[in-house]
Amino acid sequence: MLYPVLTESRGLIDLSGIWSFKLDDGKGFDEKWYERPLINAMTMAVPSSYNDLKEGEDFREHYGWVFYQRALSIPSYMTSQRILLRMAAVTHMAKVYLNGKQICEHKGGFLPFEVEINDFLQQGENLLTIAVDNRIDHSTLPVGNENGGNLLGGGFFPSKGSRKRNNPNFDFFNYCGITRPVKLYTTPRNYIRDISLTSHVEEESGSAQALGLQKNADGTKKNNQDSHEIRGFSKDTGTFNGSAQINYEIETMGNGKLTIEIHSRTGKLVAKGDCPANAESSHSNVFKGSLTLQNPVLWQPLKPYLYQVTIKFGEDVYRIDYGIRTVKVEKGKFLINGKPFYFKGYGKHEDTFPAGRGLNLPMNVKDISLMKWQGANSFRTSHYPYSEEMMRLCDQEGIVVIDETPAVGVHLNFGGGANFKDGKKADTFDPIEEGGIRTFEHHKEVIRDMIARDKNHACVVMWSIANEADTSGKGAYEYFKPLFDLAKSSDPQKRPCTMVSVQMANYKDDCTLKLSDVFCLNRYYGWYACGGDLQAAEEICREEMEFWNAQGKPFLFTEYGADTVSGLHDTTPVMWTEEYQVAYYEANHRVVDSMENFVGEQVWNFADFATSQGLMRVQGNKKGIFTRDRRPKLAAHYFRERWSHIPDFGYKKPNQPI
Ligand code: BDP
Repeated sequence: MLYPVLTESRGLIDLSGIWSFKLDDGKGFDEKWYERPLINAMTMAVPSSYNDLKEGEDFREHYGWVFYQRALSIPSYMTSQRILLRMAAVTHMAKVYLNGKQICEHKGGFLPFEVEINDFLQQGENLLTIAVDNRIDHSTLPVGNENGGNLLGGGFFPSKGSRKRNNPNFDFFNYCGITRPVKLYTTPRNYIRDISLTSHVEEESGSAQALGLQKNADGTKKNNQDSHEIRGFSKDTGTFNGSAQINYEIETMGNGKLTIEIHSRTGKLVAKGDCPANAESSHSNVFKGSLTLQNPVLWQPLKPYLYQVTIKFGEDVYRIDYGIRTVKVEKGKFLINGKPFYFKGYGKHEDTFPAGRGLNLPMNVKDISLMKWQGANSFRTSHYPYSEEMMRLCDQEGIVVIDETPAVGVHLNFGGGANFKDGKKADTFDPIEEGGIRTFEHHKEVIRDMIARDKNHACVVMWSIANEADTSGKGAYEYFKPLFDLAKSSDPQKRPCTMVSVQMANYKDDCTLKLSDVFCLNRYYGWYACGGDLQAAEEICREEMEFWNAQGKPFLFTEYGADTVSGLHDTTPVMWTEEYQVAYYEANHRVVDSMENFVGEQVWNFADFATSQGLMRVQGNKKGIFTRDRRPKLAAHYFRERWSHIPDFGYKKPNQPI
């Protein structure tokens, strides 16, 4: 789905602001609150999670529906065009009403949806209401425990307590509401519906390979680190002495001629093409073709370069920034532009005070500044797709992203817990009637929608299908194999796919072994396993890492970390102190630094974040290397020093001749 942009053919109005708001008391739908202005409404900021914006537990922990409302007038000069109402994220379920009539609904809290509203508009003011449900269960992603458990009972008194509340099967606070912008935009009647861009980088010699490898004089491939490099590519200027093809596939609606122009960053026209008008007027059409760029500048981690691609179809104009780069997994390496990349960075959250998971542009800019201060180059969008604004920023800043679906908690017996249906134990992938997970169809939807939204971003180098699912459970392969196939076939750029795996004793049975192109490991040796005994942690960690290193595919830590309360210190590093966090990381690095196929370290977590209440959480999860308000802990300085010595490319020597 295209991001809404303002162009000479498209109007754009951001509906961010203060809306009316009311928690549903159970009567909202019966009394049809969406038909008239809300009575006794509160004020509420949009976009934002609502939970931390008003006081009291009943508000923060509200379970179920809330209603957002505002008046809406459409400038008359816009009404000759298609008018779309676009919600970038409503967590987790939305019903949208215009003038009392439901015009759409959407499940899933982290991806955009839109509806054409021309036929529902009335003269003068319109009443827009968005009802939002925050309930999570075995059919939602992320997954919640069924029917809102009695969390305060701590599991000991499951049938006591009358209040229902969400009981997440994941470790972050269930922030909800209209968390990303609601926008109105317009398009001409004949319009550009979708754009897919891919590129192919070809060597000067004209080799058909996308990634040319250097050769010795006798034609054999060079056996050193440089052997990965694309001939003629200068990583300093990013210029590639050869040509690149930009392939386009553009879906349109209606009749028109299509032209496509590519401009350099300085505004120079570097390629242009056109396709004749299609005959049929009211149908969708797909234009396919490619343009060649001589000596293109490639997008590189931390050295981004974006071309501006302008597409014109009839009267419609759409502009998109596009970076040319290649991604490939080969012989235990993760290659970007043909060179072995080393991921340095974080698992993150969209989590700030008091916006919760609400779009926070200043914090996004600050976070990337902190990443650069530390010498990081990447992060994973744990555990859901992040805002479109963040993805665009990463393209612009050269930050490499592993893009993750909201599939977290697809594990009904996590940590030895047990899930029951009618008194009988049910496993994650048991048949639905027997209490198994009900996420499969929705999981397909979020994969399709995430890739449709993010497919053109240069920053995205890999898709993560799920975080810490029950990947060694019976039926896991059968559940996940079609999802990997779907991701592969949905992505025009055919990026690698992964599934982030949970620490478990039987890692040799993990179906990620068969499915993932790159193994992404969440490991807590020295915290959940062998907490307080870093020597034992190191030994056991080494044993497991030797296994992954021998598999011939690249692997990385997508999570490793230790809870640390900022300000706690000791001379002997003990758990929860800042010194222990550093010692924990040092012990883990002693293991992985010697592993040739270990291609990256993403710490858990960038910053402290809010979670449900629990015995292991001190006003949230404290594994941040920054505090929630972005002050550095000791480990932040440790990583700054460490990462200044680890290059973005070629850190690990190839273990075999290529
Ligand atoms: C992993 C999860 C992550 C948690 C983390 C932790 O992927 O969401 O926050 O552990 O326990 O299990 O800190």
